[in-house]
Amino acid sequence: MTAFLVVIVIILFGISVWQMSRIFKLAQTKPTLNSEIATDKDNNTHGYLMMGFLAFIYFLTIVSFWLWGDVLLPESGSEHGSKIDTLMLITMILIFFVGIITQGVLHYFAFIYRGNKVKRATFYADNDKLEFIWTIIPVITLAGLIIYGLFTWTDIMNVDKDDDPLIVELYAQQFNWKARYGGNDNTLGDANVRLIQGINQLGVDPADPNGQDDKIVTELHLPVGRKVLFKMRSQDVLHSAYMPHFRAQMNCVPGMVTQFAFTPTVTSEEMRQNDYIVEKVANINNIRSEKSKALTAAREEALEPYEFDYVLICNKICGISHYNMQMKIIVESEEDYKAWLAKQPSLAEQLSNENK
Ligand SMILES: [Cu+2]
Repeated sequence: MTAFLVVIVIILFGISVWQMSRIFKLAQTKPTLNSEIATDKDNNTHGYLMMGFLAFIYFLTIVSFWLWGDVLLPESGSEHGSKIDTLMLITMILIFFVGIITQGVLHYFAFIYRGNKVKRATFYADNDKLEFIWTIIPVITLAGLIIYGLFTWTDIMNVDKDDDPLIVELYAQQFNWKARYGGNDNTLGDANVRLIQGINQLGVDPADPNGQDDKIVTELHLPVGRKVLFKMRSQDVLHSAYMPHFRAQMNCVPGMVTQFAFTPTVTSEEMRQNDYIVEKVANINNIRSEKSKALTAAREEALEPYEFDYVLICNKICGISHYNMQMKIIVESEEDYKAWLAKQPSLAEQLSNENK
């Protein structure tokens, strides 16, 4: 590795010396070589290349929309999600509108005002009015977007304690997720990595009475229509709890607790009936059955059909198995959720089983 780096450094040093010698050559008052000066033919070629490049980037944009326009997320499964979607839509429309026009003008001007031996450029020092216009318009647009974004963010991040949110801890470690429910008192027991021992993998303090009824699970169940306040922790490195279908993401930072709250509004079952999801799942299963044909031909196991589920995934490249760091989320009715939770053993039960 060191040898490789040394070689890279030598090569880069060589390139910089070569580039510098070129700059010195070009900077000489009397150019020794006329081939460095662009002719009208060169200028024409570059002008047309500019227009060609413009056509290429427009073409690329259209093709990208055509090919991948349908890989977007379905409608949001959470209450605040539509606010994020609107913010995103407005920002994207603005970016696209401005981007398409400025790129067009930039390349067209490079073409139409390309170098010409006969024509001379007008010397035009400055224009206050013009500078005012092109400064004030971006200022107003950007300030508007930023203020709109800030209001949306504050609105989403502000958790009203009167809402009585369900408290759930999301615990990240290389490379899996665990969730901890506060139990009957809806209060999480204190926890610390130093207390991790045996079955107590989240380091919940056994001396804290709040922690005795905590329930640690590997599948996240959420009751529909109730606000959930997630408390994120990480055991090792930076992870990020990303729940795309709910438009939620928060970093999990070792040594501190971060939080994010949202109210799920669409159950897993309802989302499976969503037209967009039905189409998506059918498409995935078509691809899977095609692959299965090849697999069975090679006497390997066929792929199982895919069924839609909400997921919690890690959105920080945290190590070798980062890609597979995920947990299933099930949004269900309050009754189903309660029935499921009742079946999960509490920490006290788990610990006493371990000591038997
Ligand atoms: Cu991770």
